[in-house]
Amino acid sequence: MPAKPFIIIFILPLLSSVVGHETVQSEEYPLVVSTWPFVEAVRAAWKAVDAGSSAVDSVVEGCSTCEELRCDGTVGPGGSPDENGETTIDALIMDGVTMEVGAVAAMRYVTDGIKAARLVMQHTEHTLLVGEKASEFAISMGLPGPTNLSSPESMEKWAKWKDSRCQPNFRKNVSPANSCGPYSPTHYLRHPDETCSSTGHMLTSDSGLLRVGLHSHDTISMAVIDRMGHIAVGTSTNGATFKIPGRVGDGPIAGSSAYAVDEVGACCATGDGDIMMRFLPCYQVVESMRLGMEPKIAARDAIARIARKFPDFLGAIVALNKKGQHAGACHGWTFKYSVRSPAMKDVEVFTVLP
Ligand code: SD4
Repeated sequence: MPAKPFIIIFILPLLSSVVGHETVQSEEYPLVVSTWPFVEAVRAAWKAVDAGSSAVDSVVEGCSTCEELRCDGTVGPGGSPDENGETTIDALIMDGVTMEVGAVAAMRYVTDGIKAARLVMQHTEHTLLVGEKASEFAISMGLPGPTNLSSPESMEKWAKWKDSRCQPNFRKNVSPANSCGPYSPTHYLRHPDETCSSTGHMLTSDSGLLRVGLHSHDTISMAVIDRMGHIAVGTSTNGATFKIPGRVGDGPIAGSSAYAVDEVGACCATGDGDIMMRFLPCYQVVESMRLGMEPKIAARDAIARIARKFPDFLGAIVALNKKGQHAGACHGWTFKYSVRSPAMKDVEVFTVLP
C-alpha cells in the first residue's frame, strides 16, 4: 500500500493532528490513551492517575466515566439494542503486571461494566463471567442493579428496525431471509452476499457497516501507565446494534479489544468485533512490539492481517509502548484516539487515516 502523506491539521477546540500512521512520543509517565475522542473519559483517568492512583484503578475511572456519559450513546446503558430490544454490556480489565484479567460478557441489568470486570479480576479466580450469572455476581458483590439498560432512544431505534422487517440483521443462510423470523437454517453458503476470490479474500457487500455503523463508535478501550510505570488496559461497550441475543463481541476478549504486558506496552482496539476477535489483534500488536517492532508498524501489521482476509472490515488499533510512544492504524474508516501525557495541557485527539 502506498504511504499516506502526513498532514497536520488543527481543529478547535481540541488540538487534533492528523498523523497517518507515524509514531508520536510522549515525554514521561503517567500516560492515558483511549480509542475515539472520549475526552472526558481520558480526563477522568488522567485525574486519577496523576493523583497517584494505580493503572488499574485509573482505567476503571476512565471507562466508568464513559459508561456514565454513555459516550456516543454506545458505551454503557441505553444503546445498541439487540434483536429483542435489550441492551447488554461487554467489559474487560487487564493488569499488565500480574496478567490478571477480569471480564463480563452479555451482562444484563447492570450498568457498571468495567467495575463488574474489576470485581471478576480482583475477587475471583475466573477470567470471564457471562449473561445473567455475570449480573447476579456483580449485584451480589455490591454493584447497583437490577437496572433496565434500555433507554427511550434504544427502544425507538429497535421499534423502527422491527418496522423494517428486522433489517439489516446478523443472520445468514436462514429462511425466511427478509423477515423477523422465526428462522430456520438453509444450506450453508458462507454468506449470501459473498463470493470467495482467488486470493481467499472474503468479499462482502456491507459486512463492516452492518456490524459497526460508521457513526456509532461502540467501544472505549483505554490504556494507562501509572507513575510507577505499571500498565493496565480496559474496555467497555454495549456491542453491536441488533445483535443476536447472546452475542459476545471482542470487548471482553483479552488480546482482542485490549492487551497489556508490563515490560512491553499495550494495545486498544475498536471496530467489527465479530471479525476482529478471530485475529486477537491486540495480542498480536503487543507481541510484535516485544519482538522489536515500533508501535506504528505493529498496529499496521495487525490491521493488515485482518484486512487481507476481510477487505471490507471496519476496525482500528492504538499501540503504546513502554517508552510512551503511541500510534494508530485503521481500516475502512477514519479513526481518532485520545491521549493525555505530562507534556500536554489537556487531552489531545489524534486522527488516523485509513
Ligand atoms: C463490538 N468492538 O462489540 C465492538 C464494537 C465497536 O466501534 O468497537 N465499535 O464488536
